[in-house]
Amino acid sequence: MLRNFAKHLGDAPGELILARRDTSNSVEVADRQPLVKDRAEYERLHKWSVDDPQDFWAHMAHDYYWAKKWEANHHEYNFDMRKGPISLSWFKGGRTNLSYNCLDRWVAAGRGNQVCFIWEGNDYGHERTMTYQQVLTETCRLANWLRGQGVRKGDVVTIYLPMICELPIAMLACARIGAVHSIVFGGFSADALAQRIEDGNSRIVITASAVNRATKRVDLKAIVDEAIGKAAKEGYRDVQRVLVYEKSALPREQTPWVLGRDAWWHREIPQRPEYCEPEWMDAEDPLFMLYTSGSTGKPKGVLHTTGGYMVGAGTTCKYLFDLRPGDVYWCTADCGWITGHTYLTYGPLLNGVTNVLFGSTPAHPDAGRCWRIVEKYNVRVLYTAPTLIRSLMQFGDHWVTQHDRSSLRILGTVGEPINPHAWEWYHQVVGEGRCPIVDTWWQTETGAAMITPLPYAWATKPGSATLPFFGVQPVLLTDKGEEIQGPGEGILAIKAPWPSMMRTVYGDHERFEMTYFSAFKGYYFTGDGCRRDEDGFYWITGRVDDVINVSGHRVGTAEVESALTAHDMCAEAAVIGVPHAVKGESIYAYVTLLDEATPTAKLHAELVNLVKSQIGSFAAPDVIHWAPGLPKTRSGKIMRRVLRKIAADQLDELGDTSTLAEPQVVDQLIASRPKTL
Ligand code: 6R9
Repeated sequence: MLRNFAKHLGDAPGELILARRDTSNSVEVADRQPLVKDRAEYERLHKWSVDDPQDFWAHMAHDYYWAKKWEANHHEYNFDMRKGPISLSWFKGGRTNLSYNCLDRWVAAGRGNQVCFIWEGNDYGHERTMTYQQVLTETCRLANWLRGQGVRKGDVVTIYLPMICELPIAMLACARIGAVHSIVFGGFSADALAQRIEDGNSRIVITASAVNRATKRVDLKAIVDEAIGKAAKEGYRDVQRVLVYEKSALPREQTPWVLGRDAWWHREIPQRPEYCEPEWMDAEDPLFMLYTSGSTGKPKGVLHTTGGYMVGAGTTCKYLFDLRPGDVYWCTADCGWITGHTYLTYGPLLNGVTNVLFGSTPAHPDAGRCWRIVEKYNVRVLYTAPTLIRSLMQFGDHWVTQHDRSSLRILGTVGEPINPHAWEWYHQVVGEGRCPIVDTWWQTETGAAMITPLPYAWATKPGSATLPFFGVQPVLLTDKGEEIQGPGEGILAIKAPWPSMMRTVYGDHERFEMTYFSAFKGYYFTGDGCRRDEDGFYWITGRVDDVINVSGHRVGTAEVESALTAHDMCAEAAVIGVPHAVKGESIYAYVTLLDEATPTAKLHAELVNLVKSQIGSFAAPDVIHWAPGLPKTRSGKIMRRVLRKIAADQLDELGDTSTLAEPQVVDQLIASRPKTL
């Protein structure tokens, strides 16, 4: 195994500490003691975290370097709108820097030569390693370049990069100088990117020439140009610099270029000084924002701050995956989503792991790709999504079992409820029945895992995220906002803040308050439904709002509907999620056309393309149902419950339709269902 590993070290200089076999960090030491040994120890720690959160989190924060310590009373909050604006602070008065804690701290501890990133590109043989020292140097160079462009603390930098080492490096470079990064997932369209550039008032965009994903090339730079053009049309002309990383998918000669504005990474960055003094940030200074979809309006820029996020990301990552420095860790998320922020970049590096970065799709070039990676690098912890598990499950077990997975110790999942069948396959086939499954429930807004098993500490049940993490106080509420005690089912809300919680919606604090704190006063409203069983375990039942979870990606119904209705021939649209064997949910769109329009294949394609161009391909409807009308209440509200039942072919569960303004619409919709159903 060691030989196998060493073969893939690439050309990194010096003595590499990759797979240490002589310390307690080694995956081959079977008797490594878990961080939390049983439920009683967890209960004790959880009680401490709830009874005295300030003290508990101060204790956790000592794992990190602070240029200035926090004040004695560092934690304050108001969760109740009736008492004034929603606000919270953690580690008030403290000063720190994320990039310092992720990189310099390990270099100072003698781990500069340890591999930080192992990158696997689109095809076999595309691989690269970078040590902690190399990542620090590259981060500093980019940070110096950004400073040279006039980027200062608090400025927003938009990042539209594929999964290459330069993506987390760009995040860390922003963090180093106190710039707020705003990453836009590479699957978002030019329209979506334009909206995010404008909303964040970004002057700098960092991108790549293009990227190959499986067999398809995505021209990222061209999309950036288009987005900047679109923003300019709407009056936003402030993008001054576009930094472009050259990828072999599209060589420099063929990359579209705007003279004076665009700059090549390979020309600009290597010449910058290799050290950059970190900006010591107040604990409550912003670190990043990330857009996420809700049930209404345009996506919200969820804002996270420095100190609390750092401690939350680092602590959860450590306990969830029982991490020690030097462990080989692989999270399959893209940095464009929150999981890629907390559990691909910050959390793992705060724990000094060797971090696998995967720049392709799970079944490219074949269905054995992921397991080959596990074998090749001796991956100890794998953290992925149910959609990936389901998509690989269908190819058959032999793709998995032909690879050695004896290095695996812990298997994580995130993004949507995991169905017991996928859970069992993950546990039995992938993990050979010996690796705990860590099913982590959390959100972009929560910044870090909230309800999750701790490995080895208690027996799990397939499909349950089990118990709240330290400091998390979940409650189940009735529609009227009363707390449900003991076993039961209700709306999941959280009673008190935790360090990595979002602080506001960028530029719109009122929206933050209205979205998360107005429905149930005194609680953070999650948007999820949940059941609690007799063991106190939590079972997430899915969104209770109009958010659809497609392959773990949040899609707002309102966004898709607004894209569809942008078509000249579309009178009205209503979008819902329907169960899908691989994606979890897929998008089903009811479209009512203007009287003069006829439904055709061409119109169908035009509508789907509108969604692709306004949001991104992942949000495209799988079904368009030409609807003669939509079921509405007398006050004009669309009854989505009825639409869901019709789409799922559960006609005997339509429920009470007597309050509809035109009850006959239901029969018309049933009669007009697409033939393929
Ligand atoms: C981290 C992330 C958040 C929504 C969340 C919920 C669903 C995430 C889950 C889960 C059941 C889990 N969700 N993890 N549902 N079990 N383990 O995914 O953030 O993209 O903001 O999505 O995803 O519905 O509210 P985000």
